[in-house]
Amino acid sequence: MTRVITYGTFDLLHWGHVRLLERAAALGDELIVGLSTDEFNAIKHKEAYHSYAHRKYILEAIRYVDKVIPENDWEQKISDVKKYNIDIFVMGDDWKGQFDFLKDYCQVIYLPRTEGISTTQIKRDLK
Ligand code: C2G
Repeated sequence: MTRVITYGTFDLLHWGHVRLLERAAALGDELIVGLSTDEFNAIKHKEAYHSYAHRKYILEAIRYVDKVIPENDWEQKISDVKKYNIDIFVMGDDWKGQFDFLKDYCQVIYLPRTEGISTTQIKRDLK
């Protein structure tokens, strides 16, 4: 059983997010998503349109996602990797290098971001 984990806000879920989840899920048998809470988004200086509960509800409907856990802070990743017996940590490559400290605990893979879409762009285009 290969377990994969990834983290993010996943606000206004779009096809770039889904492509990330699809590719992450393809790396193993189970994909866990650490979903940023509204409080952690404030720490990331991000304000999500959808609440944590609604972002979680939407993610849980995605076929590639097996479990959603709250991401409360920057410090929880090592304990999450241990707690959930994670084999592979995945993030989009806008984070390349930022989580290499996890290499002591699991495989770390940065996947190419999907160009041409972002939550920020959606908000901007709708204005
Ligand atoms: N992503 C992508 N392509 C896009 C947009 C996003 O591949 N066009 C990926 C990001 O690289 C990230 C994931 O989708 O791996 C979620 O993106 P965000 O919700 O923007 O996550 P972020 O705010 O970067 O939070 O601890 C890690 C942080 O919580 C990551």
